[in-house]
Amino acid sequence: MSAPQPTYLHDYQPPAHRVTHTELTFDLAPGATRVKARLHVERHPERDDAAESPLTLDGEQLSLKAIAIDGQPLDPDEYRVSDTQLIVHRVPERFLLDTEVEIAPEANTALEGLYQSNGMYCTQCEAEGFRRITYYPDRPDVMATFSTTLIGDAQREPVLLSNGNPLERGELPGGRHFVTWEDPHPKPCYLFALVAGDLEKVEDSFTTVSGREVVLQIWVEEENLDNTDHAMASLKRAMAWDEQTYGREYDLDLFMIVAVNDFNMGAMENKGLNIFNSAAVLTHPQTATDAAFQRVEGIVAHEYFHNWSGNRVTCRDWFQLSLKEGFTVFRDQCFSADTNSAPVKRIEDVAFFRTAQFAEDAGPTAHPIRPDHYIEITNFYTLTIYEKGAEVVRMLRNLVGWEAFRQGSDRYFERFDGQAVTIEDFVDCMAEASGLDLGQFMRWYSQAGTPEIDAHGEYDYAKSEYHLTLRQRTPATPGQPDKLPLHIPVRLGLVGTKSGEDLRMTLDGEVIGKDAVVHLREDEQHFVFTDIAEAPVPSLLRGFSAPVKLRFPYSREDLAFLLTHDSDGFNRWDAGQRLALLALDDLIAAHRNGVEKVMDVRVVEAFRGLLHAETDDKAVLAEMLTLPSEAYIAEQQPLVDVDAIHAARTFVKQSLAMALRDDFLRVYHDNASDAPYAPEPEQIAARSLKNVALSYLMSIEDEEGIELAQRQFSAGHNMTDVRCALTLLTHSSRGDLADPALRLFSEKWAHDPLVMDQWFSIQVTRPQSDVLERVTFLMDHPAFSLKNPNRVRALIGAFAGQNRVNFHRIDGAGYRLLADVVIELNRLNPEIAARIITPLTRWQRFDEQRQALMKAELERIRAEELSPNVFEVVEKALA
Ligand code: 0A1
Ligand code: ZN
Repeated sequence: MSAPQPTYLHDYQPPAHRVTHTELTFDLAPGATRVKARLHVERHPERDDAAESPLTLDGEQLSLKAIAIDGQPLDPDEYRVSDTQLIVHRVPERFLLDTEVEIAPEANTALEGLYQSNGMYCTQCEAEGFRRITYYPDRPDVMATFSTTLIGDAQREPVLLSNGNPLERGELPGGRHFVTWEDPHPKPCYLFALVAGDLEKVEDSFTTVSGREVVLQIWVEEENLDNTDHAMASLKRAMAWDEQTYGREYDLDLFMIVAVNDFNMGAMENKGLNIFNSAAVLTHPQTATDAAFQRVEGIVAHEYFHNWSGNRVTCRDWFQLSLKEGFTVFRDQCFSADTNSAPVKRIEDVAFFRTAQFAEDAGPTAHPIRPDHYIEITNFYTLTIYEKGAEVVRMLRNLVGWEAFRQGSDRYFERFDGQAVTIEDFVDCMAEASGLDLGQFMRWYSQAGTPEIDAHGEYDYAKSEYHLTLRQRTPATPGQPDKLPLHIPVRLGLVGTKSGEDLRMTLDGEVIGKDAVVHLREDEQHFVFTDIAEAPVPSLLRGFSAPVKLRFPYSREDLAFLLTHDSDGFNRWDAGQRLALLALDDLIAAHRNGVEKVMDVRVVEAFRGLLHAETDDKAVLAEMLTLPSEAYIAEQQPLVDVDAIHAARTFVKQSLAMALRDDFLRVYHDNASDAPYAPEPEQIAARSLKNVALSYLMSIEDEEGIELAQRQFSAGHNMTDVRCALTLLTHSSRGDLADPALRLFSEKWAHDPLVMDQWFSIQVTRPQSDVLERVTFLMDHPAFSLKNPNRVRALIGAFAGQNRVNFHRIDGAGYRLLADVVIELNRLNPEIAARIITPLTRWQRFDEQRQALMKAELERIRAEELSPNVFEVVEKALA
């Protein structure tokens, strides 16, 4: 097999032929599904060579049964079929192409194209799945209207869904029936979808701002009919929010969501027919945690928002993926912030971003938000494209201000409606609306790696000036040794050490206020703030105003000061994280040197202060009491020592728990409640505060804490409380606490795969050293299957990604286990295989012994016959 070849951005050309209308007929039958396609094709006006160009269509794993142009069957010498293409040598200026292919959805374990999940037919076409359905120019810049007829068995597939509006339905001989759907909005084929099966629906409606009535349907398997309320309510909120915030109205009479059990990602924005991983849409207080409720709300909104940012205006090519994803993630983040606690949303997003995206940016698969080449595009549905893309859009919003941003957004949707466009088109609209020069800003899209800012400040008592120096540097990333300076907005304040208040800032003779943005554009810049009457502590990068690492030589006293006085809630939280990190650094060193660990009393006092402060924001308090995760701590270390990190973090947690036991008990009791469950901000905040307190108490296996955890588990009020209690019992050192609870839980929930996923994750993230054996054992559990991505993520993903001490076991058994899974998944589901491998690719971060073990496993994988997906990742990891 020859090595798969990359596709390059600089090779982009419009297609020689475009399709204006697509007629599809699916005859769904076990073992012999037939797809007839009639494409209305014409030459592309922008290609001078179109007249001489052959018609080139993509197609994979298709068996061609018939082909005709304008009704005339083609002779075999008039076309050529390869593993990936159908080429018709000579075609007229404008014509109808008819093809018929046979495909095998029941044998499709990759879950791309048309496949079966629990006996129901469904599709996943983004990015390049449509080519596994029929021969087609499978690229987003070919946009056509679609008319789709589905034929199925009336018993087995009573429900037949596709994009747009249903036009016609009827009976057919042999117990079969059909439905024809018409989608009037031109779309690329990646937005095509069909669903056929025995499903039930929940229906509601939404009246748009212009008074049109839209029917909303959520289709599920019958047993899930009770689990759709939250998704439906979220959908309606999202529809209203997009009208109010962005002036975007829905454009069909019907909007459908379907829940499927086997799905590679979270969900998919197919026009009028969103397909969701059941984990991203189904909720019930008894089975889903608060976090799951919020995730569902966010994903429902995300997919809905794509109707404009993605569907009406789409991407010219897949290099522009962040055009739709970065913008849409930014939109869903703002929606969630408006609907829930805005500061907590920001804290959670940034905590996750700084852990996971920073790691990606520092690893062998680092890539810019707009990559310039790829082998397998599904490998680029990454945190960089999505989350860093959203951070860049957020910076744009902050740079130009909301009003200009909204004008730019209106301009973008208006100017490019029905088109496939580029990131420049989007940024140009923002530049035009604001009058700002965003030239340098564009580098954010082409440079990979996390910029690092070194900040230094000095107060000049004699002159009442504060001098701030900012120096930026972006480290080299694979293929990009040298970086240019970026345009980085740094939001800041100067907090007076006497007054505890933000000081009024004057920069270059201009009063800029108490909270302002300075623009770092050079490698190094010096800012002099005048008329600063008292020595300040600078509060830098407020709200995480740019996706960078900022270093400032804060003392612990400075941080304790900011923790109580910073007017920016986000930076108050961050000061606490920085303070904890300084203490953790010392303890990590102590652990490595075999020296006795001593807890920093300043951290204890800071936490005591938090527990005693008057606060009306319990959600933020819960975040402030949460220590940085082991993964985030690891991100800060030059070389990761998983055992020292685990020991240090455990030590800090236990020290805090011992010193503040009574406070944690009080917080627990003050926030316990019997009120009926609602996924509402106030309740969620109280639950998270209560559960943080419980986790401290359980860290020292406090008798009263154990009793509370057991009671919380048995009371079974809601899954948030049950899961937290079960996790704490399972992760304690006492098998007598873990085993009975796990048994009860699995007996109760054996029938619900999404709950069993939680049961898997809880067990495989225990810190105890026998966990690897348990992972192997659980892989044989009847509820587990390597064919289902949710199961793989819950068991293997959670073990390799979250159980750092055990995955990195020094005998290499964790690495071996993951490599074995990757090798098997490479055959079954390459997309999931290429994702689950991530922890192994980060070998450079560990000691030599572990490096060697990890590389050996990567080499073992490389020796297999690999899918392009896994090939690309392994090659980069070993490069
Ligand atoms: N566009 C979807 C995500 C998605 C991408 C690829 C998929 O299969 C390869 C599935 C879903 C979104 O952003 O939600
Ligand atoms: Zn998306």
